[in-house]
Amino acid sequence: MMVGDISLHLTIGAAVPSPGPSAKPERADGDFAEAVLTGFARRPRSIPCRFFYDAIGSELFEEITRLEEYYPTRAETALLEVHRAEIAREVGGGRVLVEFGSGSSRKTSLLIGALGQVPAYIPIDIAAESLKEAAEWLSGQHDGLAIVPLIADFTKTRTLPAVAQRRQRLGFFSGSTIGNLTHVEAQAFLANAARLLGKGSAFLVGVDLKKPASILIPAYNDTRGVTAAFNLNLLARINRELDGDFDLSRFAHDAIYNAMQGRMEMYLVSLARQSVRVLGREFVFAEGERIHTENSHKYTVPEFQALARASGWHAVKAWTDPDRLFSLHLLQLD
Ligand code: AVI
Repeated sequence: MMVGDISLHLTIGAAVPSPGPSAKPERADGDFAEAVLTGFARRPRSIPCRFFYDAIGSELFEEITRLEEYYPTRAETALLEVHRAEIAREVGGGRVLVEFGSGSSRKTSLLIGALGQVPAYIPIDIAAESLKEAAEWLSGQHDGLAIVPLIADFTKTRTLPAVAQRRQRLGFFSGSTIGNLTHVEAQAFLANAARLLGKGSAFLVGVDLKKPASILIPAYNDTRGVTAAFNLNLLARINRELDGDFDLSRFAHDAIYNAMQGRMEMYLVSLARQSVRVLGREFVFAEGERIHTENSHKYTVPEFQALARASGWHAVKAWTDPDRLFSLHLLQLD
């Protein structure tokens, strides 16, 4: 097992003992400091979107998923509800379920319910707390479900616990988190997932569809300002963890649709020329200067299928809703 893959010693239900040496998670505080200092030295300045998800950011994200304007969670859940029997038929029974990112437990629960017999569930996530919460909730929903959480960076995981090695596997990557990766990173992720899950495995991936900017922009800039708070929490997190002195009222949230790249882009915009200190260093922001914080790529069904094929997967089937908001792809590894 590679350093960075560490199993959480949490036994839930009939959990199978999980292997793994004790190693440090790859994303410790040092990682945040390094990412911010590197991102602020570049032009345009940037902060990687994975740092949104501290405890406050994760709560704000949960709130985003309940917003009227943010359709992806509702659309994906509805797709799972409507097509669960067909998905279960296509996937077949008896597979170990491997989830990339601990995701929304509700979606996972729907999938587990539809599949019926799931010998073990392996959620992979770097955030130990959310893994634990999701695992506890799911064990309450599915009596006797063996849950073997893996604290790891799911983009780099190289090995699965022993329980997964004796059976066929089904991967699950929901919420269009794949859209937060560049095309090159997404292809590398899918290729790594193919190696990890192995021959004969299936993979269910939720992917946000391309659509008019008039629907996308409100989804990333809601009227209640929850997405703005989620974005600005990055600066608050720098203040909390990296001895920063950002004045949050002097930055604004912005979300644009980049049609050429087919993605939503989020920024924090400096409302004045100002100087900010982080870890004892001074950074000067010009009025109107933008800090890039997230890309969220959108795919047509054929675009995503081409990406999956280029990563070694066979595209079996794609389900979309009548409003063409979201897609669920079933991939297979021959
Ligand atoms: C987690 N991820 C798929 C979300 C998205 O839609 O890109 C994160 C998010 N950013 C703003 N709103 C939600």
